[in-house]
Amino acid sequence: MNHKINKMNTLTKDTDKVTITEKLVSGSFTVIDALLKENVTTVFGYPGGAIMPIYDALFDFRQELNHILVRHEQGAIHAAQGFSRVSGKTGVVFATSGPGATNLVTGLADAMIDSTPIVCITGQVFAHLLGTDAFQETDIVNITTPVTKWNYQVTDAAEIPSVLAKAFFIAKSGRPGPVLIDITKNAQLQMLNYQEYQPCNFIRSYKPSPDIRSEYIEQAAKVINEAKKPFVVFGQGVILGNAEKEFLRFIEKTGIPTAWTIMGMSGIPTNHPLAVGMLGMHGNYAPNLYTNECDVLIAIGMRFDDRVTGRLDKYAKQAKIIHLDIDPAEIDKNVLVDVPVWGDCKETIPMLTDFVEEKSHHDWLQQFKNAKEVEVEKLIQPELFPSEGEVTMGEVVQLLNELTNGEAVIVTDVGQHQMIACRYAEQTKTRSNITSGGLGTMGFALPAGIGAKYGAPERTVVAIMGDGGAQMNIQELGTIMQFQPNVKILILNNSFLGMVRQWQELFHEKRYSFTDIQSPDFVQVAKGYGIEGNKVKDREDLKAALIEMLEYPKSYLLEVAVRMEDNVFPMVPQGKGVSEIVLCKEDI
Ligand SMILES: Cc1ncc(C[n+]2csc(CCOP(=O)(O)OP(=O)(O)O)c2C)c(N)n1
Repeated sequence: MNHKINKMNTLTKDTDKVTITEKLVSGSFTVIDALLKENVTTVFGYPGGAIMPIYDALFDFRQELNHILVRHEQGAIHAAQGFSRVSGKTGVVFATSGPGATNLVTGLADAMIDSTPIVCITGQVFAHLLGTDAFQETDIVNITTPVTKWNYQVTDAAEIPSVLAKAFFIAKSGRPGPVLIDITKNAQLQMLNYQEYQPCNFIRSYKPSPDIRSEYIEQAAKVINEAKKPFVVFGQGVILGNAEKEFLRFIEKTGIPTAWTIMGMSGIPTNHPLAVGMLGMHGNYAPNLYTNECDVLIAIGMRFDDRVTGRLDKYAKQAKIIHLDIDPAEIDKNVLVDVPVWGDCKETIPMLTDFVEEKSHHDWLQQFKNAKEVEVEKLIQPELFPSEGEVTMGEVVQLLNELTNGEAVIVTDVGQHQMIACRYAEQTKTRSNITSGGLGTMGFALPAGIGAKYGAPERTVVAIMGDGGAQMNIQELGTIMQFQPNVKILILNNSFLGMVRQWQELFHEKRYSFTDIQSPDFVQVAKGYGIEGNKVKDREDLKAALIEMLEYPKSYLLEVAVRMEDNVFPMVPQGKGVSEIVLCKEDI
């Protein structure tokens, strides 16, 4: 069906704007029109029988809407996540019914737990076939209910515009998240009288942002003003709320040492004088240690994940806790708070800043710096600047910092390399750290790196992965081959599923049960996809190889052979409190 000039359809389109001359259009056209009106520029997807009418409508708008044909639907949703995380825009995905839709589930769960705004549009079998076990029929609405912020099945084309308008509003507003809209094939084909697309900014039963209660803000300020050892811990909420500037103003006025969760990383420059590092099981030493010494803990846009808190009954018991969050469900969920401040942090942080006193906490900050010295001496120095032995993951990250001035977008997969990269990467710009934080999805980095490049075409994007994760969505090299986003692929190959091997070494008496993993020749695989690459194992070749990778005008795959049995420390051993963090194996 030609959507450009079609007597039946009566649509016309000129070169720079879409004009509807008459109102009879297909449901599929209204999908494309909704995306254009929502200023969507890029869609990641994969076609199939049940979504063919939408792809048919897309054919006429392929100049306006850049569709990236991935090689697996999981790749589409991770790419959309990468796109969204660097750009702040909503990522959009197309997939067909049945296996196409179920291939999205991991990405939906990932986007849900990491609060990433995504709109997935799936095709579905004809409405009259629903419930008949039709070919490629699966009940994707029920399957995805726990991993979407909202989902809905459309069986009548008349509903498509308003449902998609709601989808975009729900995905992006309040605490963001993924939405899935399943559209039966008859609705895609159905002709309807189309009124102009109306974006949505209100739904009666949905309150994205709770009312701000100023008495709690004043109470929080009083507690902060009286504190001797206040400590700020922040998460992705600061970035999602576009409140980085407001947040910096707050910490600089109060002079409070500030740490981030893995999802909050890059919300402030990592080299800021008040920055004391990353929290969590493999976070930095000082912020974990002093969580249990501060007298006031100010948690902003973070959700007290168990990887951050360690054992809850040993978490910051001495401190008064203030929690700023847009999602009231987060307040008192894991950690009971003394002062709840619900609301959009773009508004609550400046209100709080107005009430707090200008201060510095020199001695307290110095305590963090002293503890950092211990970490530098015992761990960071030997990890980042080893003089002998095989290459370490840390020294690769350190060289990358040097060569990119901390300005690259670093996309990581899951495992040891992720923890090392997130702890050592220097980041001077917000939205620079893209990782699968809550779900810990191996196979995330390659497609998310592709999406990140579309979200921030002007930035250098480096996707760092282990040899295990690299093999989980390796087919996305085909997407790079076809569409040529310039993504730097850095595989840190320790010949093991490193993070699991580490746990086997430390807690299972070195019984390496199926963690030694063989890999293909990654460089040859890349070359098979027409992507340039190189492999290094010697320290003296590393810097030149990284320069070559970064300067190469197109995508490039660099494999670095790293120490096989290195462990990631510091570590808060499972079941321990955060201040029981250890710096080496012997201390466990
Ligand atoms: C999809 C998925 N399956 C399994 C795991 C469990 N897991 C966590 S880390 C890890 C090892 C990752 O190995 P690799 O990709 O080589 O990275 P490394 O830890 O060596 O840096 C595994 C298997 C996971 N996080 N995700």
